[in-house]
Amino acid sequence: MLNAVQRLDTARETNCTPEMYEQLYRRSVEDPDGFWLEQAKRLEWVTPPTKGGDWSYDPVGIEWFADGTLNLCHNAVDRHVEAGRGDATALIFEPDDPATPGRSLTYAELRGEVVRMANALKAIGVKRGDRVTIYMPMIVEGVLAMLACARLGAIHSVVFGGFSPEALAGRIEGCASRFVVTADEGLRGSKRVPLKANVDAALAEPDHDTPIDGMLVVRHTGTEVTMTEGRDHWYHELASDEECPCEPMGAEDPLFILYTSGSTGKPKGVVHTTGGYGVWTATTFSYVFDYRPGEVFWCTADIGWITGHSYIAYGPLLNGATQVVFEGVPNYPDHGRFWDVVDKHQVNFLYTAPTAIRALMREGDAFVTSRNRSSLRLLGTVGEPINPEAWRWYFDVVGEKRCPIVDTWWQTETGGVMITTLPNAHDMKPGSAGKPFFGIRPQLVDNDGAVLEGATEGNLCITHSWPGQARTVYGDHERFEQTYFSTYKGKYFTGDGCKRDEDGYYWITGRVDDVINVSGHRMGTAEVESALVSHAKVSEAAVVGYPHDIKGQGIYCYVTLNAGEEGSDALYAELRGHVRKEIGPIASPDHIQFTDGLPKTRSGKIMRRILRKIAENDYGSLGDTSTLADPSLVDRLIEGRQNR
Ligand code: 6R9
Repeated sequence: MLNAVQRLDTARETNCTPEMYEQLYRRSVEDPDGFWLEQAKRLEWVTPPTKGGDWSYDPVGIEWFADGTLNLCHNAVDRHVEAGRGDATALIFEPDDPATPGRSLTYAELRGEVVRMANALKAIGVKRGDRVTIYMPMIVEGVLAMLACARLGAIHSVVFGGFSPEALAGRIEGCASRFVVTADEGLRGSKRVPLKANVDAALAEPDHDTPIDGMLVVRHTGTEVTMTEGRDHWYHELASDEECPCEPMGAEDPLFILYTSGSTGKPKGVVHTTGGYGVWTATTFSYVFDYRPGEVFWCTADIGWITGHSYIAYGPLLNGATQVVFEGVPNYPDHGRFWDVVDKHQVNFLYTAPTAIRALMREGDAFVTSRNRSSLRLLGTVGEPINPEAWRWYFDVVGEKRCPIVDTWWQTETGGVMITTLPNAHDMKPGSAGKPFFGIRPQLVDNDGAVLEGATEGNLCITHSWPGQARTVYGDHERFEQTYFSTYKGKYFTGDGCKRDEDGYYWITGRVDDVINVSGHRMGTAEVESALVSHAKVSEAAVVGYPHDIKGQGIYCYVTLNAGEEGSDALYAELRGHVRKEIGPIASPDHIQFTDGLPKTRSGKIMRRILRKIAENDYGSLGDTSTLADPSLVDRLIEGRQNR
C-alpha cells in the first residue's frame, strides 16, 4: 500500500503539465527574484515592486517586494469590478440550517458590503495600523470584516469562535487590540454559540487591561444581548455607503496577526505582511487547485484558522473565484450535509480536513452515494496527515475515482501551501503530500542537524525564504527567531517529522515537538497543562497526544492532585469542563488519568516519551527508564492506564 501510485484515467488539460512543473520549479529556485517578481504581476500594485526577496535566517529578517505598494482588498474585490467582472458571483453563503435562506453576492455587491463594513469600522475609530480582533461565526460578515480591515490598512486578528472568553482575552491583550468585531450569536449544528456574551466575559477578565474603544456587533440570530453604552455598536446602525478608498500599503506592512500554538508558552501572534502573503496565496490557489473562471470552490475551514484566511478570504478572491461560505458542520442535519451542499451549489472543488473525511467515512457510503456529486472535479485535504484508508475512501467513494486529490502540507507560519502534488502534473501517492511548491526547498536533517540526502527520514526544515513566510511574532521578534530558526541554525524548522522517498515525494509523519493535532486543530500540550494546573485541586499535569481513529490525535492527560484530594468520576468531569472553559471545547481531554506522580528524571524533567508510550498502550518499547527518579512509578502508570 505504502508508496502506491494513483493515476487518473481521465486527466483534463491542466495549467501545469509535468514538464512545466519541472521547468518552473527549476527557475523558481535558480532565479527566485525573477520568478516571484513575475508571479507578483498577478496582483495590481499601486507601485509595482522592483525588488524580490531580501532575507536572512541568521539573524532573522525577511522582506519580499519591499519597494512595492498595494492594497489587498482592492485586489480581492474592487479590481474585479473595475475589470468588468462585477456580475460574477463572489460568495455563496450556505447557512447552518439548510431550511433558512442563504445569500449570494456578486463581486459588485461584495464591494458594496465591504465598503459598508469599512465605514462602520471607521465610525468606531479604526485607523491604519490598528489591531482589530474579529470573533465571528462563519458568516459573510466575518470575511467582510477581514477585507474591510485590509481596505483601511488595519491589522486583523481573527480568533476562532470556538475559543473560550479566557482564550479570547489573551489574544486581545496579546496585540493590545482596542477594537472587536463580533456577532450576537453563532450557529453550529443547530447549537448556539454566545459570541457577544463571550466577548463581554473576556473583557471582564482580571488580566485584561487594554481599554476597548469600540465594538461592532453583527445581528445574526437576533437574540438579545447586552450592549455597553458608548462602547458597543450594532453593525447595521453604523454601516454606510460613502466612498471609502483603499489605503495604499507597503508590501511589508502587516496584513494580519493570527495566534497559533507552539510547544511552549502562550500562543504566538504570527504576523503576515501584505505583498508577500498576497502573492503567495494568489499563486498557490491558482496552481494547486487549477481553478478556472466560473467554477465553484469550497473550503470548509473556519476563518479562525490560517486555512480560512488563505483559502477563503484571500486566495480565491484574489483570483476572482466563486466560493461557498459554509456556516455549518458536516453532520447536521445528517451526515450527508457536505454532499447536499456540493449538489445544491454545484461545487467543483472541495477542500477539507482528514478528520472530517474519517468521521464521514465511519458513517458508511450511503450518505455519500445517495447524493449527486457529479459537479466535483478536485478534492483537497489539509491540516494533518491523511491515512491511506481515508484517502482511498475520499478518492473512490466521494470522488468516484474521477477527481485528483491534493494533500496540501503547510502551516500558519508558511502562509499557504508548501508541499503538494499539482493536479495532473504529478502522480498521487495516498498518504504523501507530494512535491515542493515553486520556490520551496525542503531539507531533512537528523537530530544533530546533519543534512540527510536521498530517500530518508528526518526533521523537516526549509532552507530558503518564500514570499508567504511569516515575518515575526507580534511584539516578540526574539521568540520568532528562537522558535523557528534556532533548533537548526540558519534554517526554518517546521516542527514536523518527514520521510522522503526515492521519487522525491514527501510524507509528513506528524509533529516531533510538543504540539498535538486534534481534528486538525493545533494545540500546545503546555496550554492544556496550564489549564489543568489552574484548577484548585490539581498539583501537576502532563499532557500527550495519542493516536485517535477520528481525530487523528486525542488528548491524554496525566494529573496529580493536591494532598488530600482524591480522583473520582466527578472530578474527572469537573476537570474536563475546566479545560473547556479555559481554552474551548476543541481542547476537551479524551482521557484523564489520576496518578500519584509523573515520571521525571533526577533533574526534574518530565519524561514525556514514557507518557506517550503508555497513552498509546505500547508498553513493550518504553526504552530506558533507569534514569527515572522513581522507576517503580512506571508500573503504577501502566496499571492506571489499563484500568481506564
Ligand atoms: C494549514 C494548517 C500546521 C501543522 C503542520 C503539520 C500539520 C498540515 C498537513 C499536515 C500532514 C498535511 N499538517 N497539513 N500534516 N499532511 N497535508 O493546518 O496550519 O494549523 O498551523 O497546522 O498541521 O503537523 O505542522 P496549522
